[in-house]
Amino acid sequence: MFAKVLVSNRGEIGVRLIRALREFGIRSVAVYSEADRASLAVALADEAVYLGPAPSSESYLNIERILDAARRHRVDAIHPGYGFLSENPEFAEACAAAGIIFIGPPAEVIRRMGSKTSARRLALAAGAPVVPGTEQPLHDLSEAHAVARRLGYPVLLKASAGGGGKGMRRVDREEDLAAALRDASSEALRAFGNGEVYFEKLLVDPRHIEIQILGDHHGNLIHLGERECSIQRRHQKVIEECPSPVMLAHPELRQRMGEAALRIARHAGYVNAGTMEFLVDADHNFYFLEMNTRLQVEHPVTELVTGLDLVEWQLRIAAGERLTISQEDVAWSGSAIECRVYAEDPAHHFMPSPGTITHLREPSGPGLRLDSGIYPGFTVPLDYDPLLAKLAAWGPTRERAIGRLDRALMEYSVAGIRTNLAFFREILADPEFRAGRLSTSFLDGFVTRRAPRDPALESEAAAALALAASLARPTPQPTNGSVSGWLAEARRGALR
Ligand code: MV4
Repeated sequence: MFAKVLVSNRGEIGVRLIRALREFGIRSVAVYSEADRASLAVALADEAVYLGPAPSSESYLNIERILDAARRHRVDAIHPGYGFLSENPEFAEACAAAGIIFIGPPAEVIRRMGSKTSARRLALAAGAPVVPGTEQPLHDLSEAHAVARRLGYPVLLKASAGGGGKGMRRVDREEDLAAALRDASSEALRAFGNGEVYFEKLLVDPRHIEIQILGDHHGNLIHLGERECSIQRRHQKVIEECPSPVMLAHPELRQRMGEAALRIARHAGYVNAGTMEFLVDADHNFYFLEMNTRLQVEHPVTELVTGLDLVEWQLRIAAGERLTISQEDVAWSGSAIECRVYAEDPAHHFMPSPGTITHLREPSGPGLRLDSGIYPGFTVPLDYDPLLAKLAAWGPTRERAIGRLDRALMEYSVAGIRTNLAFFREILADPEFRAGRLSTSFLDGFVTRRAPRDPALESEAAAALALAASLARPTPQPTNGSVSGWLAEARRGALR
C-alpha cells in the first residue's frame, strides 16, 4: 500500500479523501489555492502545499504545479477526487511520466469514454442497450436531415465531447433542424473546443439511474448496484438515492442493468471505481448514456447501503491489490438518500451565495452521514462550485430514510450565507417524491405543484418582494474576466 498520497482537490471531497487516507495509515498531502488557505482539508491533512491564486487554471487545474508539489513531497500516488483533473487523460499520463500513480483508470480508457460517440460505439460493441442515434459525429445538414427523419422527431443533438447538457439541443420539427445544429455545434465548440455533435432519439421524461462498478488490474469486475439521480436542476444533481424506487418494485432490473454495466466495463478494460449512466423509460427499458471514470459526488449512498468503502477500494486497486469481494458478496441493505447542500439562494434563481459562515449547527445522530467541507468562520469562495456538504440518511426502508433526512435537515442551520437546505424539506414533503414517482423533469413539475400554501402569507410576501424589487439595484449583468466563472454561469442561467 502507499505511504503518502496527494489529494488534488478541495472542499468536502478533499476532506473525505484525507479521512480515508488517515484510516489506512497513509500520509496525506493537501494542495490549496489562495482562496482555500483556511480550508478544512488543509487543517486535516498531514502536509499542505500552496498551489497559486484562486482561479482553477492557476491552482486545481494546473498540472505542472500539482506535479511539482507531488514530486517535492515525494508522494506515491495522486487522488484527483471528482471534477477538476479527475477525467483529464493528459493529467493521468503526466502522473505516469513522473512515476506517480494516478488513482483512476488508464489514460486511454478516460480518453475513450470522454468522447460520447466513442463510448456509444464501445457500449454497442459490448452488446449493451444504447439510446438509438448516431455513433459518429454529423458531417453536414443533409446528413442530419436524413438521420433525424430515420430516428423520428423529437431528436436530441448532443456534443461528442459533451456532458452536463452543454451543446445539447432538442429538435421537434424538421424546420428547426438547421438552426439547432448551428447552435449546438457553436456551443460545443465554445465549451469543449470541439464542435462535433451527434444525434440521439429523445426519450421523454426518463429516469437517470447509474450503476457503480469496481474493477481491478487482474480482470475482476463487480457492480455495487444503482443510484437514482433523476432529481436534477440544470443538469446539476440535487438528490440521489439507493435503491432506486423502480428497483424496489422491480428487483430484477438491478441485475440486468448491473450485467449491462459490467459488459461495457469488461469491453473497455476498465480499472478503478466507475459509473455507467443509463436512462430508464416508463416501461423500464434502459439505455446506456455515458460513463464517468471517477469517484462520484453521490458515492456515499452506495457506501451506506452496501457497507463498502469506495475510496478504500480505489486505493487498494491502484496499489495493485485484488478485489477480494465477489459479486455474490455484494448485498444491499435498507435505503439511503443524499442531498447536496449548496451555498445558493433558492428564492433568487439559485444564485451562488458565497461568503463567510457566521454560525453553523450540524446534524448528527442515528443513521446519518455528513460529508462537509465547512466550519464556522470559513469563507466560501466564489471561485468554485458552491457545494458545501452532502447530507445523507440511511434507514431500513425508503420512508424511514426520508424521515431521518427530514429530521436532520431540521437540525441543520447555517448563517452568513444562503443555502438550499429549506428547499430539500419541501421536496421531501412532496407526494410525488414520497411515492417514488421520479423523472428528470421532476423539478419542473415540483415548482408548479409547489403553489402558495397560505394565500394570505403569499400575497404579503408578494407585496414585500415588489417593494424590495423597486428599491433594489439593477440585476448584475454577466461580464467577462472580473466575475468568477461560477457566478457568471449562474447569472446567465438566471437570465435564460
Ligand atoms: C437525454 C435525455 C433524453 N433523451 N438523452 C442531460 C445531460 C446529459 N448527460 C444527458 N441528458 C439527457 N439526455 C436522450 N436521448 C434527457 C436528458 C436529460 C437529463 C438526463 C439526466 C438527468 C437529468 C436530465 C434533465 C434533462 C434532460
